[in-house]
Amino acid sequence: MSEYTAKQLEALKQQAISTDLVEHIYTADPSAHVFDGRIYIYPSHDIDAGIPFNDNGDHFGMEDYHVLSLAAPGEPVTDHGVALHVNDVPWATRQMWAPDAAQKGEQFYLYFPAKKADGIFQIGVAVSDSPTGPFTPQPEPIAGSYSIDPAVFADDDGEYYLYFGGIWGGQLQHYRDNQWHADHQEPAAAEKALGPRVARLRDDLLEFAEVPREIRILDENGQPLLAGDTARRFFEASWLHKYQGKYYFSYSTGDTHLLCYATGDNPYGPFVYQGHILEPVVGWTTHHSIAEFEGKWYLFYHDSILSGGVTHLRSIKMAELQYDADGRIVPLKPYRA
Ligand code: FUB
Repeated sequence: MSEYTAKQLEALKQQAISTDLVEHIYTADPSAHVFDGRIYIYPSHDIDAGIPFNDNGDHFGMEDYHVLSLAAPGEPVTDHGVALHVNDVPWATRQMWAPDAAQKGEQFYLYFPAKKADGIFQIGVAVSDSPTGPFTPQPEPIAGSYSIDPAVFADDDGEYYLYFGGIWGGQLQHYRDNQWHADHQEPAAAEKALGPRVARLRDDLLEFAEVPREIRILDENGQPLLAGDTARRFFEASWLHKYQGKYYFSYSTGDTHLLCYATGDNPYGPFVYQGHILEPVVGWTTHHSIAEFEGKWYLFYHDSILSGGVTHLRSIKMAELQYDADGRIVPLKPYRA
């Protein structure tokens, strides 16, 4: 169901700052990387699984991943077909949500969340000798992983870090100290917000090298953001990039529909909240990645205009991102006024 009229959607489509990268399938949660000089995008592949809408996100019933690629911004986008299907993952039963990928040497690694038969999300990894797959999954999820939205960051020193987590349908509210507690919920408004998680990966990139740590996101006074600060607190969609030696942790605020960022001096944080990256898009979710290509920076994101505003049928886009002289990201509005 769309909250927009056809006329409003048409107007927003005309005002959009960028066009859909592909229209033959629905795509979302674009994780973009430049591997060997080409842009590769690892998105969710949205389908209508016929599951009614609920706060757990069960209507996001995705089953597989397609890898997309392009030679440069504005160039044609190639769909490389199915790279991994849930039926080929021994431990996973449903809901192949937002993935990400990494390259190390000649190998490529696809990280993805999915629900096990018990309805609990874990994160898996699948390997290929091509950035476009097909990827062969490990028989078990990554030990000690949980929740959703894996994002992998390769630091300049050769270390790789996996960021993850998402509240509500992403189940992060049920974890304290990396342990699941069914009765644990999102903290009360005046309590500290839950933080995303990060763990350095082992040299083979198949397992964590350490116990996941909770990331702290601080306000301008050095205080942790509170759970009631819904316009700034972490909800889901972690991403980490490095710009001029600083670490930028970006994320979605979920129910306030913003993409925000915070900066820090190392991959573990703490990160200090800085501001918005993208104002709300058409559709409930917002999710992104940031990548550099030939000296310019790009934001990859999605909205639901292509499906007429259906929140679980999204479509990925990219727009150039600018930084000011102080390294602050210039926020984007997805539709011109
Ligand atoms: O695509 C399913 C979920 O929607 C993702 O995991 C979240 O980040 C949100 O975009």
